[in-house]
Amino acid sequence: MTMATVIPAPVSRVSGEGDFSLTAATTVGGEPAVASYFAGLLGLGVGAVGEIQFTLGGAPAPGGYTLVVAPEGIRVEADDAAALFAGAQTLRQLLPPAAFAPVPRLGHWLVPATRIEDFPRFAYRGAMLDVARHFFPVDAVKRYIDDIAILKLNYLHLHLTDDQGWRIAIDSWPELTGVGAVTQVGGGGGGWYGKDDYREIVRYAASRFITVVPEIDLPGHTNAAIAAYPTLGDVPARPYEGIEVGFSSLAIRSESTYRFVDDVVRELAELTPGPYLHIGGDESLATSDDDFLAFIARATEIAARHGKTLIGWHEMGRSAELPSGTIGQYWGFTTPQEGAAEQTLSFINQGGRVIMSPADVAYLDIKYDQDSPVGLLWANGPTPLPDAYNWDPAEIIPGIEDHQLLGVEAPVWTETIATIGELEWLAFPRLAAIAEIAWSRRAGRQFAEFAPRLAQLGARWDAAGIGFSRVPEVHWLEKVDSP
Ligand code: TNX
Repeated sequence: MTMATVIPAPVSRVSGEGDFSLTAATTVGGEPAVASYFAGLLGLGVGAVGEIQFTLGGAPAPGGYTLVVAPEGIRVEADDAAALFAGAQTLRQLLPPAAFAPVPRLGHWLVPATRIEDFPRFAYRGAMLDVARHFFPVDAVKRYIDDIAILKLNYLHLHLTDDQGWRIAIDSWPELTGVGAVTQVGGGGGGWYGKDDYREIVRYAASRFITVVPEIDLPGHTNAAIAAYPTLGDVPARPYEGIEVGFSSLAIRSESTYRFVDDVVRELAELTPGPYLHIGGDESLATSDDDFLAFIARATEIAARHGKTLIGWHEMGRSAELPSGTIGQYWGFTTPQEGAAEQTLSFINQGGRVIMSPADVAYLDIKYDQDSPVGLLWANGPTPLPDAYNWDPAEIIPGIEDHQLLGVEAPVWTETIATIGELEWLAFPRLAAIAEIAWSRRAGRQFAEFAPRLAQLGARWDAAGIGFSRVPEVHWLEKVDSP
């Protein structure tokens, strides 16, 4: 029997003798959250002790796990539940594609004996979803959470506000989701999350060991907020349905702007159990340089008082007055444009670290090729799958090495996409490439070796009903209809 393959590639794997036989009678035990999650995927019984056992203790390295499949049972060991969950995702990929069906029908599945020791290269492995250009309801976000959990991603960054919409309820400024959420790109609908909706997303993500990072984009990308509260801007604004960027700015010299920042960040921090809060800072082209620096110094000082570590897009590094430890998110190209490297290094000089999201390889809203029915074409696009795979986060900005990198994130901006189907088609398979860059060792990474493993993951996506793009660089297996 051939060994099923795993994405992201594990650090080490050796085969053993024989197989474990998994049937409907197999039981799952150990750490309750992960045991019940895994049992729930397959409809298995849970107990204190099972033939598949998730045990705390015995990790090979931080965030890592050991997975041993033997004829008598399967053991996963790790130092915390999140790392056990990563091990559970590896185990899932060792099973036949049918294990990914929404309601699997267990047969008699043979899992070949193996020993895997595995741990992540980076602590932060993220996906970003723009719910501002098009709104995505709670169920769609939950589905995306399940999709990204397969790849051991552990952060979901939600881009909650932009020119076209403000998508999160703020009690002290109710018109943000009144006037501010009436529309979206192309018109029609819009929408927003009430606080309970948002808590449900955070809770669901946490059940998959994923931390939500909320983003309020300031001081540009604020047309929707200004349409709701004209005093927030220097020029009047109306709800916007186009896809231009860089035309809006908060009023930098008005006190009400800073009350707004304080209220929004306070309410958002209350909704956020995770450590990070993103305050944007990108493409503030309608804000003068002096005003931008004045705003960033004051807004970050206010925001940091609410107890979160701030994240900003790399332009925020123009400021030398960031709260210590602020994280920069690089969205320049793999060959940095003018100023981008310096702005990114500025976060490190101010005690922070960096998340890499280079737009020419990690922006999954860019088309695969000229004929892609959805997606954008800037950022040296199109971006075929091999481009998304063949780069390294430590080779972009000279002077930034692994220990200064918090991690890697793949954004999906939604100017051209409105449904979970379009989202999955753009994100997959490229998100698997980004996840492997974020998790796996750098040595030996090769597209020719990745592609056949990806074909096997594709069969599992088919079983799960994930509508990925069958890009031409991979020999995908034929889709089999479930019985
Ligand atoms: C750039 S990336 C943006 C977004 C757009 C995206 C489209 C960044 C920080 N700003 O506003 O949606 O390109 O790919």
